[in-house]
Amino acid sequence: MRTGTVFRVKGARHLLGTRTWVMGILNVTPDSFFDGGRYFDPGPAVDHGLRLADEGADIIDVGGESSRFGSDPIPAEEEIRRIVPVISSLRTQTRVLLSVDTTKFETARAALGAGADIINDISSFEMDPRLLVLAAETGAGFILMHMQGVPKTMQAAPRYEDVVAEVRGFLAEKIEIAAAYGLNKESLAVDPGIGFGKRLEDNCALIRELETIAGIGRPVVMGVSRKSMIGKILDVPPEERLEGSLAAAVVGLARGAHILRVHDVQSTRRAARVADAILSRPAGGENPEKREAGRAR
Ligand code: 8Y4
Repeated sequence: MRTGTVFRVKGARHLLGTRTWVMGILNVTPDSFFDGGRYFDPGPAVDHGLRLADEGADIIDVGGESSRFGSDPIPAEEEIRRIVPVISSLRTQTRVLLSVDTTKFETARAALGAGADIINDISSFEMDPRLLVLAAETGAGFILMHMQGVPKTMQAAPRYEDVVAEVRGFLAEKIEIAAAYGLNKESLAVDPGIGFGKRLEDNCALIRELETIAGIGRPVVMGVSRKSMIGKILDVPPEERLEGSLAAAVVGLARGAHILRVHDVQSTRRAARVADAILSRPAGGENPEKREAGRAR
């Protein structure tokens, strides 16, 4: 049995490693709620976020830039314009933890100012090291993710000698760099970056051997929901990838994932509650936060 791991976020200590946490994805991009017009109405995105919270999300990951491969970056001002009204509104209406999916200092600063708790930086501060200073100063949580290359070209020709060892080494090194910048290691989580510069066999190896990543000693975030690896195995489009995503999520949590980044919060919570119960973890009740906080002390 695995013992708990503390995830420190803005001074609060959350004990992970008992009940699996679910991070709901909230994309605030032109291909989702955003109308592309001059005056952006945050209402539909906020409604979706409130629904994710209602379905039992522990964290809502708010992103304003498409991280899909082949996509171009957008300016920070545009990213801020999309996500800050959504974060501000969610902050006044729910106590769920909010993460900001960004690689930019200006965007993360604005998001934290609006009430976000965690920085989810897929570039692990390679795009902007000032994110580390920001996290150290605010006590925000920080998710370090592995990626080979950059989103625009990363799927061109991914190659590894030993993908699991390389990802573990990359993340362990990032933890040491972050600590040297003054971040509390307890505020760091790690993520193998499923689909980010990886072939199907690499993604499968990373999930199968996630215990090696968990061996780093920090909470493990895994994001596989509706990704192309599911599409490649099942030969189905993104809207038909729920069952495959749940299967991957359950294998991941059984092998050491603490937090699952998903589109389908209710379905994933139900699957995770059953898997957690079988694995002799505390049954995922409706509001286990108080009990977990008590144990963390
Ligand atoms: C269909 C569904 C097609 C999803 C593509 C996608 C991760 C992440 C992303 C992840 C963390 C995505 C921002 C890619 N993936 N952050 N972000 N971990 N921490 N693609 O795996 O969901 S975006």
